[in-house]
Amino acid sequence: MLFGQKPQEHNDRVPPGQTLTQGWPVLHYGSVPYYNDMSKWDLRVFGLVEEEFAISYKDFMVLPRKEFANDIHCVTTWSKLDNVWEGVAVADIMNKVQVKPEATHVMLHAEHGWTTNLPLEDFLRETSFFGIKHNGQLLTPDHGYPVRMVVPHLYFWKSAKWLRGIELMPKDKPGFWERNGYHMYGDPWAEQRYDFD
Ligand SMILES: Nc1nc2c(c(=O)[nH]1)N[C@H]1C(S)=C(S)[C@@H](COP(=O)(O)O)O[C@H]1N2
Ligand SMILES: [Mo]
Repeated sequence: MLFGQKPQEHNDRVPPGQTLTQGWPVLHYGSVPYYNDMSKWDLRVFGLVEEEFAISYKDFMVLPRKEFANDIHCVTTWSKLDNVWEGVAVADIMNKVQVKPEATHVMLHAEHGWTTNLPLEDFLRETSFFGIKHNGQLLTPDHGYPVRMVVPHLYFWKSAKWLRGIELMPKDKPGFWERNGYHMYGDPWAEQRYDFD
């Protein structure tokens, strides 16, 4: 393959229209948050839960961690295979709350008010997790330090960097990029990139 100029023939690892990258591009809207006082950081679970829950940085960092291996696919057409992550299983946060039965979707809230939406069942998949390290290194500020969502089966914009909140919702609602024309679901295998109408 020469320089990845044209999309690879897609296969069971590379979705249609994607090109492999060895590096790790940085993509986001707005500025990278820098923290000098982690005592102000928390991760909140709110919305359709019996009781709101918040966990401090200190308590989050001592939760049990697992290793996750996956491929990530950005809507701007790069894919990066064989990522190895260390993170916290979604269940290890969600077992601390009681989700009301009417909850069907989740809004992920990041620093600076950035949001992204996804169905509750996609958030709860065993392959979704709260990422802390990537390929052995703590996440750098521009990749989402201290904690980012990782939902590898959807386009990577659903993987909110600088995650601060999980809102349980009674129906789907567009987040930041979804309000600006990105697809509400974003399945890379179905090329659900944009949804302008
Ligand atoms: N908080 C926040 N998270 C975000 C974004 C953003 O703008 N803000 N951009 C998304 C997009 S569009 C992509 S492709 C990935 C990029 O992650 P990376 O910079 O670690 O590659 O982050 C996603 N998470
Ligand atoms: Mo993206």
